[in-house]
Amino acid sequence: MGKNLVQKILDSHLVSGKRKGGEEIAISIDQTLTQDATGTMAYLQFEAMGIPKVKTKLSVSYVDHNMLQTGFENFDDHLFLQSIAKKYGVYFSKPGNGICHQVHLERFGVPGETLLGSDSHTPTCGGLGMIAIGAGGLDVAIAMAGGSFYITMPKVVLVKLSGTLQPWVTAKDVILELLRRLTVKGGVGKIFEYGGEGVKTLSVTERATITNMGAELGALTSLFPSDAQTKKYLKMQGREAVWKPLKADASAKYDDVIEIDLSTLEPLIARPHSPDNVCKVSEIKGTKVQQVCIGSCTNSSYHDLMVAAAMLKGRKVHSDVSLTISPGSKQVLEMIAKNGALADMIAAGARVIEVACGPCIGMGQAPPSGGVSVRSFNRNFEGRSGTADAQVFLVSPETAIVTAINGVISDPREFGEPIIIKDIKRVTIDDSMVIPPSERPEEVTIIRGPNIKPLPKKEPMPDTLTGDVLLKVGDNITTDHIMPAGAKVLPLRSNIPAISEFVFEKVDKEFVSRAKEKGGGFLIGGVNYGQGSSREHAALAPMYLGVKAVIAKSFARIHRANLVNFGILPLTFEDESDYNLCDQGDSIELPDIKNRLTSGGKVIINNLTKNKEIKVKHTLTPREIDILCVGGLLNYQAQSSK
Ligand code: MIC
Ligand code: SF4
Repeated sequence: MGKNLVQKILDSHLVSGKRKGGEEIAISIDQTLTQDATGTMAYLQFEAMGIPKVKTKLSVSYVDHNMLQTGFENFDDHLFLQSIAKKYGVYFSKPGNGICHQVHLERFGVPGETLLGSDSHTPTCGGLGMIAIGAGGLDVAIAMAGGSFYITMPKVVLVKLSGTLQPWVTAKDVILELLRRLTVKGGVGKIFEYGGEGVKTLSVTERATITNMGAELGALTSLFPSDAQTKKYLKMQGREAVWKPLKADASAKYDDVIEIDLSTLEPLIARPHSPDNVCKVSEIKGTKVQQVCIGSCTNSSYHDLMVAAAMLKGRKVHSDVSLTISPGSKQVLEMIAKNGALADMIAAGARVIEVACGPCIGMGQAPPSGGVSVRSFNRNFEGRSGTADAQVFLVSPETAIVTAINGVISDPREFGEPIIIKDIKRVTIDDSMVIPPSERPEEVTIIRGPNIKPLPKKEPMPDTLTGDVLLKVGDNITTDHIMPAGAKVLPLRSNIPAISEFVFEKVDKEFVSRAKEKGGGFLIGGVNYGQGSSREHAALAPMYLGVKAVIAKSFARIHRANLVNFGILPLTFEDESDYNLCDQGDSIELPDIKNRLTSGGKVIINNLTKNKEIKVKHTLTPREIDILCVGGLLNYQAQSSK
């Protein structure tokens, strides 16, 4: 029987397990990437493993998130990252070189290889035909140490594209259409493999917009075949040597097929506060807007910014709108600076900000109170922009720019003639901001500022877990709810005691003091608990505050893995309606839990306050149970290397 592309790449990287739906498999990782906000922890964890040099084919450490330097913390962390990269064989992409996913696509991605990144948008490189997966920093640290990455074999879904995009309809509208159809939990336990005739019509950067935002579906990853478009892109980057053709066999089978006729799509928009709250732009046009932002790892390629500049040329940003533009990489910025497109943006009144994640993660450019912000980004979770009551909408750069000019949400199809950007043969190539590792690692001293605190430790799991329900939350809680980001909190990513003070800050201001007073306890969650970012701080900081287990209706993949990695037990209700049997403040116990987990026995919760027994279940593999029993993956690694 023929194989699909996912099966081909997984088979060439399979270390153990059977590639059968629902089974745990281990795969080898060729490349890793980290970014600064998750990277400090990942390298502290790598360092703790005592391995002299990374064992991957390539590991790159990027600085793109914590770029605002309002105190010593962020720059200190950059220096730590640069020095530790130098010592351990990691390439270091300096602040200003670009957003990790954009730069990795441009300079490092290789069709057919595997990439593990400590950022949920790592699947961007799926646009090049890689299996690129987002994970917690500790999983990435283990991959750098040569360890395998464990996944539960997902379903492979073919997204069959036909037709061609109509003028002013873009790759962003393709992924918004999928989010509209499938919702933010529609991709859990799945990989989306794109195929069909329509694939040929999409460039690599368009494909990367789609695979990038596949993260919002909750998917393990998304990928495209490697074809003539891939070759053209790699050639442009002076990297045609790494190209190879890759596609599914004609007789390949899939678990499911979704069909999209590109010709029928219209400009779409995700309304507050979720990327799946999608409607047609035409349905809400006319809404007044205070801010428009172009950029992020989803939409800040050379093509995206050239279209934006061409639309702005000779026009002005509306007097009531603040337009920010953050290019995705130095390469893009340098090229638009050289060809004059940047001047057109500046002349139109755009605020050109640095090459970084910036407003996407609330690192500056927070919208005004109750303001409407229209962004070419990928996430619009409540409060993520830095303004609690802001209304953030997600669109293509085309829709964003016409909106910035008109001052109200506008349909780009009413803008005028479609804009064609001339193909380029060669981009500007200058890797001078990527610092190679040292040839004399023994001479490198790691620079450790006072913000960098040691990793917290966790004790092995006791026989019975007891405590109070510290908080009960609803469906689709994001890691931005659990562990907020933004300019104030992000600088504390390498200081767990300090960052713990902000856990659930935007949900319940009393959470931290309650957790401390009670000496820890339990969390109750709804559906898709922990969706969004890969930040392991959303598990590490609750662990530090004594959270012992999270009982939810269901979990998002990366967060569930992070909980296990840090020794917090993820359980789900056997009967979802039992969610109603636990309330904040209830005293509960998980009797004989360790024994029940290891012996495969029934796991129950006794709600001592309500005098009720609640049946719960888990999807933990034997390996994950061992990890939980010893108090997390670091302890497990230390024991297995003895
Ligand atoms: C995000 O987009 O939410 C982030 C910030 O890039 C996160 C990583 C982090 O929290 O540091 C992600 O996507 O994983
Ligand atoms: Fe950065 Fe935003 Fe992309 Fe996350 S989603 S990596 S914050 S640009």
